[in-house]
Amino acid sequence: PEEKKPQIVFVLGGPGAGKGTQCSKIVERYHFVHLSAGDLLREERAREGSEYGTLIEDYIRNGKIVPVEVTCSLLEKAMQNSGKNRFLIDGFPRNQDNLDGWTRQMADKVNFQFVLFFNCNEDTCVERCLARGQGGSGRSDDNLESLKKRIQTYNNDSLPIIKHYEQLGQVKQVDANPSAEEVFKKVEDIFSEAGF
Ligand code: UP5
Ligand code: MG
Repeated sequence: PEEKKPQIVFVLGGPGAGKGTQCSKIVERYHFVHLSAGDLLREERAREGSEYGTLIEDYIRNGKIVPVEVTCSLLEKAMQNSGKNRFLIDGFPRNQDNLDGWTRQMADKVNFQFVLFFNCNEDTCVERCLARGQGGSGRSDDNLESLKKRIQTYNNDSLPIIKHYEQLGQVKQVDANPSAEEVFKKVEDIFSEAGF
């Protein structure tokens, strides 16, 4: 039955928009499990015996989007292993290949709720990621060269996916430029109104 299927919220927005930060706050307050596609890929890259380690590193450093078969399987496994049934899927789907792959592999197995879109100025995004890199994030893509590519990929490939959901009336947009606390107030309004 429909209500047994896991409930899914996609969390999208540019690099450094604050997806991970806000997802942590949502998890503190609401019964959701946070699954960051980027975090899952970085874990898989580091996993001993992974056949995808070098491929993932090449894609991440160049701000390119990993083929959906890899990402979608990591997401499905993480959902199954959690034993829970409400998920924030952070940073996915970010291009047409992601969306097509998800539709093939997962759409029938989940109860999609909405896209939570953190809309952030490009300059703010870049500043935040550079600051994080200087603070020692250890992320191989928190440098200006990678960031230019990440922004370009976001504008060319990811924004059209957000627009696609917008046309379906399935996007809840939040201005991501203010402080994390201010942004979260708006997020709380959305989650409370949605009945979570
Ligand atoms: N910060 C956060 N909110 C703030 C606020 N309101 N005011 C001031 N500072 C704020 O935040 C970034 C930094 O800003 C932090 O230092 C934070 O303290 C501060 P964070 O919450 O981490 O932002 P987030 O949007 O999560 O940024 P992230 O860098 O994770 O976004 P990306 O979308 O670029 O990274 P992701 O990990 O999702 O993907 C990385 C790469 O993996 C992609 O480029 C791609 O190569 C690959 N990938 C795929 O191929 N497929 C996928 O499906 C997913 C990823
Ligand atoms: Mg993140």
